[in-house]
Amino acid sequence: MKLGLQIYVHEKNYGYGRNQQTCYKEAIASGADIIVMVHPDYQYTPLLVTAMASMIAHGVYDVVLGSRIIGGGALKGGMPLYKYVANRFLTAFQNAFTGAKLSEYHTGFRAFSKEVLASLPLLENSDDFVFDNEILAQCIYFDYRIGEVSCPTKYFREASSINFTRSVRYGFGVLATTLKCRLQKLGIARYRLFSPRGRKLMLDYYSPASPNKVTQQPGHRFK
Ligand SMILES: Nc1nc2c(ncn2[C@@H]2O[C@H](COP(=O)(O)OP(=O)(O)OP(=O)(O)O)[C@@H](O)[C@H]2O)c(=O)[nH]1
Ligand SMILES: [Mg+2]
Repeated sequence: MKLGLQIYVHEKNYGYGRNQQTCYKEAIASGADIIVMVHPDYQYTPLLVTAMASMIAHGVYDVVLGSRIIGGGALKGGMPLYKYVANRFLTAFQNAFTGAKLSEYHTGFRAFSKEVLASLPLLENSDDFVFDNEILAQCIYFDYRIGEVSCPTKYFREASSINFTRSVRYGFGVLATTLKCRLQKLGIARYRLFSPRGRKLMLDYYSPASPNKVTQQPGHRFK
């Protein structure tokens, strides 16, 4: 069966965050109004895509997260206890410091309106896993409406590539991002991550100064 996918390939692995920057940029360029990110490791069900997208299409939310915490999907699906405890601790910290009330900030299943992805300064974000956290902190800082739906998950050996050391690095990255968001909100510090003049996907991604090099797989149209 042909899925009609358009595939873009970086000349090397620039990391998890840079991958999202390219995918979002190309999705917007191809005319999408709603863009859904789902980790390709079979842990999330794409059957919720229409539900999440409709919450945006009907104008109720700008961003929708598939939450593994609401409905108890995380532990039921086999999330390791240390990841679950870290998720709950980081989420409580983030809710306290950002003022948002989300059930989790670490899901790999997210839907965004085009406007959100085009207007956030996403090129100021990390190329690594903490990208996921920075983008949500930016959504909160810029007052986008974030909704959640409960989402089951499945854990199995091949579904987790982050080892303990990288998880710890991610955790510290989350704490730092959250504190930056708070300091910027209080007007105590200014970060490019939260600057309305920060570099944006559609304006700056393929500028001559940008280090991005993306090619399209043979047989697919390159925009
Ligand atoms: N482009 C790119 N993608 C990556 C890289 N590392 C991981 N990914 C993708 O990111 C997805 C999520 O990585 P996981 O290791 O599952 O991390 P996680 O979902 O935060 O952790 P778990 O909850 O344990 O699954 C994977 O499905 C990969 O497709 C990377 O270095 N480059
Ligand atoms: Mg995974």
